[in-house]
Amino acid sequence: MLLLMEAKQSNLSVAADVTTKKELLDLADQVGPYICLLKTHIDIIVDFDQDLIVQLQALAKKHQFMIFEDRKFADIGNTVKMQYGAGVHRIAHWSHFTNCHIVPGEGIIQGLKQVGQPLGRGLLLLAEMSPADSLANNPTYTAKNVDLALKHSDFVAGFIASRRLTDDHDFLTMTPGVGLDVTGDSMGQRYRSPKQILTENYSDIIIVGRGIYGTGKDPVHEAQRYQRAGWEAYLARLS
Ligand code: UP6
Repeated sequence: MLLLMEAKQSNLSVAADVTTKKELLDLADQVGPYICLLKTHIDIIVDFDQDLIVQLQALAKKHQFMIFEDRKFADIGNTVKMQYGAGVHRIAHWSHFTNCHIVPGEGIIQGLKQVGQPLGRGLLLLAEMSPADSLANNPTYTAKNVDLALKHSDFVAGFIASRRLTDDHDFLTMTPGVGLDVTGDSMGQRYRSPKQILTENYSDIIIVGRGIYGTGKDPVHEAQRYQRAGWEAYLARLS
Protein backbone atom coordinates (compact mmCIF):
# COMPACT_ATOMS: atom_id res chain seq x y z
CA MET A 1 0.00 0.00 0.00
CA LEU A 2 2.75 2.45 0.97
CA LEU A 3 4.66 1.79 -2.27
CA LEU A 4 1.50 2.42 -4.27
CA MET A 5 0.87 5.67 -2.39
CA GLU A 6 4.41 6.83 -3.06
CA ALA A 7 4.29 5.84 -6.73
CA LYS A 8 0.99 7.65 -7.34
CA GLN A 9 1.74 10.48 -4.91
CA SER A 10 -1.70 9.89 -3.49
CA ASN A 11 -3.07 9.16 -0.04
CA LEU A 12 -6.61 9.68 -1.22
CA SER A 13 -9.31 7.06 -0.87
CA VAL A 14 -12.66 7.80 -2.47
CA ALA A 15 -15.72 6.52 -0.59
CA ALA A 16 -17.83 5.46 -3.56
CA ASP A 17 -21.27 5.68 -1.95
CA VAL A 18 -23.32 5.29 -5.12
CA THR A 19 -26.14 2.86 -5.66
CA THR A 20 -25.83 1.41 -9.17
CA LYS A 21 -23.24 -0.70 -10.94
CA LYS A 22 -22.83 1.89 -13.70
CA GLU A 23 -22.32 4.78 -11.26
CA LEU A 24 -19.72 2.79 -9.31
CA LEU A 25 -17.76 1.77 -12.40
CA ASP A 26 -17.96 5.26 -13.94
CA LEU A 27 -16.78 6.88 -10.70
CA ALA A 28 -13.95 4.37 -10.25
CA ASP A 29 -12.78 5.01 -13.81
CA GLN A 30 -12.95 8.80 -13.38
CA VAL A 31 -11.15 9.06 -10.04
CA GLY A 32 -8.93 5.98 -10.51
CA PRO A 33 -5.80 7.90 -11.60
CA TYR A 34 -5.85 10.06 -8.45
CA ILE A 35 -6.54 7.54 -5.68
CA CYS A 36 -4.61 4.83 -3.88
CA LEU A 37 -7.71 3.08 -2.57
CA LEU A 38 -11.35 2.75 -3.63
CA LYS A 39 -13.71 2.30 -0.68
CA THR A 40 -16.98 0.53 -1.44
CA HIS A 41 -20.29 -0.21 0.30
CA ILE A 42 -21.14 -3.10 -1.98
CA ASP A 43 -24.48 -3.78 -0.23
CA ILE A 44 -25.96 -0.48 -1.46
CA ILE A 45 -25.59 -1.46 -5.13
CA VAL A 46 -29.09 -2.32 -6.37
CA ASP A 47 -27.95 -4.25 -9.46
CA PHE A 48 -24.91 -6.03 -8.02
CA ASP A 49 -23.60 -8.98 -10.03
CA GLN A 50 -20.32 -10.84 -10.42
CA ASP A 51 -19.53 -8.87 -13.57
CA LEU A 52 -19.30 -5.73 -11.41
CA ILE A 53 -16.47 -7.36 -9.49
CA VAL A 54 -14.70 -8.42 -12.70
CA GLN A 55 -14.94 -4.87 -14.06
CA LEU A 56 -13.92 -3.30 -10.75
CA GLN A 57 -10.84 -5.49 -10.62
CA ALA A 58 -9.98 -4.52 -14.20
CA LEU A 59 -10.22 -0.83 -13.25
CA ALA A 60 -8.08 -1.43 -10.15
CA LYS A 61 -5.43 -2.92 -12.43
CA LYS A 62 -5.74 -0.22 -15.08
CA HIS A 63 -5.42 2.67 -12.62
CA GLN A 64 -3.39 0.89 -9.91
CA PHE A 65 -5.57 1.26 -6.84
CA MET A 66 -6.53 -1.17 -4.08
CA ILE A 67 -10.08 -1.96 -2.91
CA PHE A 68 -11.52 -1.61 0.59
CA GLU A 69 -15.02 -2.96 1.23
CA ASP A 70 -16.24 -0.91 4.20
CA ARG A 71 -18.41 -3.74 5.55
CA LYS A 72 -18.06 -2.83 9.24
CA PHE A 73 -18.57 -6.41 10.44
CA ALA A 74 -19.99 -6.60 13.95
CA ASP A 75 -21.05 -10.19 14.75
CA ILE A 76 -19.51 -13.23 16.43
CA GLY A 77 -16.60 -15.02 14.75
CA ASN A 78 -18.62 -17.91 13.34
CA THR A 79 -21.12 -15.58 11.65
CA VAL A 80 -18.64 -13.08 10.21
CA LYS A 81 -16.70 -15.96 8.63
CA MET A 82 -19.75 -16.68 6.48
CA GLN A 83 -20.58 -13.02 5.85
CA TYR A 84 -17.00 -12.30 4.74
CA GLY A 85 -16.25 -15.38 2.63
CA ALA A 86 -19.65 -16.38 1.28
CA GLY A 87 -23.11 -14.95 0.65
CA VAL A 88 -23.96 -12.89 -2.41
CA HIS A 89 -20.93 -10.62 -2.23
CA ARG A 90 -18.06 -12.99 -1.32
CA ILE A 91 -16.12 -9.94 -0.07
CA ALA A 92 -12.93 -11.78 0.87
CA HIS A 93 -12.46 -12.89 -2.72
CA TRP A 94 -12.03 -9.42 -4.17
CA SER A 95 -11.50 -6.81 -1.47
CA HIS A 96 -7.92 -6.19 -0.30
CA PHE A 97 -9.13 -4.62 2.96
CA THR A 98 -12.24 -4.83 5.07
CA ASN A 99 -13.04 -3.61 8.58
CA CYS A 100 -14.85 -4.52 11.76
CA HIS A 101 -16.05 -3.26 15.12
CA ILE A 102 -14.62 -5.11 18.11
CA VAL A 103 -17.91 -4.90 20.04
CA PRO A 104 -18.32 -8.72 19.98
CA GLY A 105 -14.78 -9.25 21.35
CA GLU A 106 -11.66 -10.89 19.97
CA GLY A 107 -13.64 -13.65 18.24
CA ILE A 108 -14.64 -11.34 15.41
CA ILE A 109 -10.99 -10.88 14.46
CA GLN A 110 -10.33 -14.61 14.78
CA GLY A 111 -13.27 -15.42 12.50
CA LEU A 112 -12.36 -12.88 9.82
CA LYS A 113 -8.71 -13.95 9.99
CA GLN A 114 -9.55 -17.57 9.25
CA VAL A 115 -11.06 -16.46 5.95
CA GLY A 116 -8.94 -13.44 5.02
CA GLN A 117 -5.43 -14.35 6.03
CA PRO A 118 -4.99 -17.27 3.60
CA LEU A 119 -6.09 -14.90 0.83
CA GLY A 120 -3.56 -12.24 1.86
CA ARG A 121 -6.22 -9.74 2.99
CA GLY A 122 -5.88 -7.06 5.65
CA LEU A 123 -8.29 -6.02 8.39
CA LEU A 124 -8.87 -2.49 9.67
CA LEU A 125 -10.30 -1.98 13.15
CA LEU A 126 -12.83 0.84 13.65
CA ALA A 127 -11.02 2.24 16.66
CA GLU A 128 -12.82 5.59 16.41
CA MET A 129 -15.67 6.99 14.31
CA SER A 130 -16.14 10.42 12.80
CA PRO A 131 -19.41 11.50 14.52
CA ALA A 132 -18.65 13.30 17.80
CA ASP A 133 -21.14 11.24 19.81
CA SER A 134 -19.91 7.84 18.58
CA LEU A 135 -19.50 5.32 21.40
CA ALA A 136 -16.35 4.14 19.61
CA ASN A 137 -14.63 7.36 20.70
CA ASN A 138 -14.52 6.19 24.31
CA PRO A 139 -10.77 6.07 25.16
CA THR A 140 -11.02 2.64 26.81
CA TYR A 141 -12.70 1.19 23.71
CA THR A 142 -10.16 2.79 21.38
CA ALA A 143 -7.27 1.46 23.50
CA LYS A 144 -8.76 -2.05 23.36
CA ASN A 145 -8.65 -1.81 19.55
CA VAL A 146 -4.94 -1.05 19.73
CA ASP A 147 -4.33 -4.01 22.06
CA LEU A 148 -6.15 -6.41 19.75
CA ALA A 149 -4.43 -5.00 16.67
CA LEU A 150 -1.03 -5.63 18.23
CA LYS A 151 -2.07 -9.14 19.23
CA HIS A 152 -3.25 -9.89 15.67
CA SER A 153 -0.73 -7.81 13.74
CA ASP A 154 -0.31 -10.71 11.28
CA PHE A 155 -3.80 -9.86 9.93
CA VAL A 156 -4.73 -6.41 11.22
CA ALA A 157 -3.30 -3.85 8.79
CA GLY A 158 -4.44 -0.74 10.63
CA PHE A 159 -7.25 1.42 11.92
CA ILE A 160 -10.10 3.64 10.94
CA ALA A 161 -9.42 6.52 13.30
CA SER A 162 -9.15 10.28 13.46
CA ARG A 163 -5.43 10.14 14.28
CA ARG A 164 -2.43 7.86 14.55
CA LEU A 165 -2.99 5.68 17.62
CA THR A 166 0.29 3.85 18.20
CA ASP A 167 3.91 3.78 17.09
CA ASP A 168 4.35 0.20 18.29
CA HIS A 169 3.79 -1.31 14.85
CA ASP A 170 3.58 -0.12 11.24
CA PHE A 171 -0.22 0.13 11.13
CA LEU A 172 -2.00 2.19 8.50
CA THR A 173 -4.38 4.86 9.74
CA MET A 174 -7.29 5.77 7.49
CA THR A 175 -9.53 8.71 8.34
CA PRO A 176 -13.05 9.41 7.05
CA GLY A 177 -14.85 12.67 7.71
CA VAL A 178 -12.75 14.80 5.35
CA GLY A 179 -13.99 17.97 3.66
CA LEU A 180 -12.40 21.11 2.25
CA ASP A 181 -15.64 23.06 1.90
CA VAL A 182 -18.09 22.08 4.66
CA THR A 183 -17.84 21.06 8.32
CA GLY A 184 -20.56 18.43 8.58
CA ASP A 185 -23.91 17.07 7.42
CA SER A 186 -27.36 16.96 9.03
CA MET A 187 -26.81 13.50 10.58
CA GLY A 188 -23.75 13.92 12.76
CA GLN A 189 -20.97 13.58 10.20
CA ARG A 190 -18.00 15.88 10.96
CA TYR A 191 -15.46 17.02 8.40
CA ARG A 192 -11.87 18.10 8.99
CA SER A 193 -9.23 19.21 6.52
CA PRO A 194 -6.46 17.00 5.09
CA LYS A 195 -3.96 19.29 6.88
CA GLN A 196 -5.54 18.62 10.28
CA ILE A 197 -5.74 14.90 9.63
CA LEU A 198 -2.39 14.20 7.99
CA THR A 199 -0.04 16.90 9.25
CA GLU A 200 -1.34 17.41 12.77
CA ASN A 201 -2.84 13.99 13.58
CA TYR A 202 -0.41 11.74 11.68
CA SER A 203 -3.01 9.72 9.82
CA ASP A 204 -1.94 8.13 6.50
CA ILE A 205 -4.98 8.05 4.23
CA ILE A 206 -7.91 10.45 3.85
CA ILE A 207 -11.29 8.97 2.90
CA VAL A 208 -13.52 11.38 0.97
CA GLY A 209 -17.05 10.70 -0.26
CA ARG A 210 -19.51 13.49 -0.98
CA GLY A 211 -16.72 16.05 -1.18
CA ILE A 212 -15.77 14.39 -4.48
CA TYR A 213 -19.12 13.65 -6.15
CA GLY A 214 -21.75 15.62 -4.20
CA THR A 215 -24.37 17.64 -6.05
CA GLY A 216 -22.86 19.97 -8.63
CA LYS A 217 -19.33 18.62 -8.21
CA ASP A 218 -16.99 17.43 -10.97
CA PRO A 219 -15.45 14.21 -9.56
CA VAL A 220 -12.26 14.48 -11.63
CA HIS A 221 -11.61 18.06 -10.58
CA GLU A 222 -12.39 17.31 -6.92
CA ALA A 223 -10.31 14.11 -6.86
CA GLN A 224 -7.33 16.08 -8.22
CA ARG A 225 -7.95 18.78 -5.60
CA TYR A 226 -8.15 16.33 -2.67
CA GLN A 227 -5.17 14.35 -3.98
CA ARG A 228 -3.09 17.52 -4.08
CA ALA A 229 -4.27 18.70 -0.66
CA GLY A 230 -3.62 15.26 0.84
CA TRP A 231 -0.17 14.85 -0.65
CA GLU A 232 0.93 18.37 0.29
CA ALA A 233 -0.26 17.81 3.88
CA TYR A 234 1.65 14.52 3.99
CA LEU A 235 4.85 16.13 2.68
CA ALA A 236 4.44 18.99 5.17
CA ARG A 237 4.46 16.42 7.96
CA LEU A 238 7.68 14.85 6.69
CA SER A 239 9.55 18.15 6.50
N1 UP6 B 1 -17.27 6.33 7.49
C1 UP6 B 1 -17.48 7.55 8.13
N2 UP6 B 1 -17.12 7.63 9.46
C2 UP6 B 1 -16.60 6.60 10.12
C3 UP6 B 1 -16.43 5.40 9.43
N3 UP6 B 1 -16.77 5.29 8.15
O1 UP6 B 1 -17.95 8.54 7.55
O2 UP6 B 1 -16.26 6.73 11.31
C4 UP6 B 1 -17.57 6.13 6.05
C5 UP6 B 1 -19.02 6.28 5.65
C6 UP6 B 1 -18.91 6.84 4.24
C7 UP6 B 1 -17.62 7.62 4.23
O3 UP6 B 1 -19.64 5.01 5.66
O4 UP6 B 1 -18.80 5.80 3.29
O5 UP6 B 1 -16.82 7.09 5.27
C8 UP6 B 1 -17.75 9.12 4.43
O6 UP6 B 1 -18.49 9.70 3.39
P1 UP6 B 1 -18.68 11.29 3.24
O7 UP6 B 1 -17.29 11.84 2.97
O8 UP6 B 1 -19.60 11.42 2.08
O9 UP6 B 1 -19.25 11.81 4.51
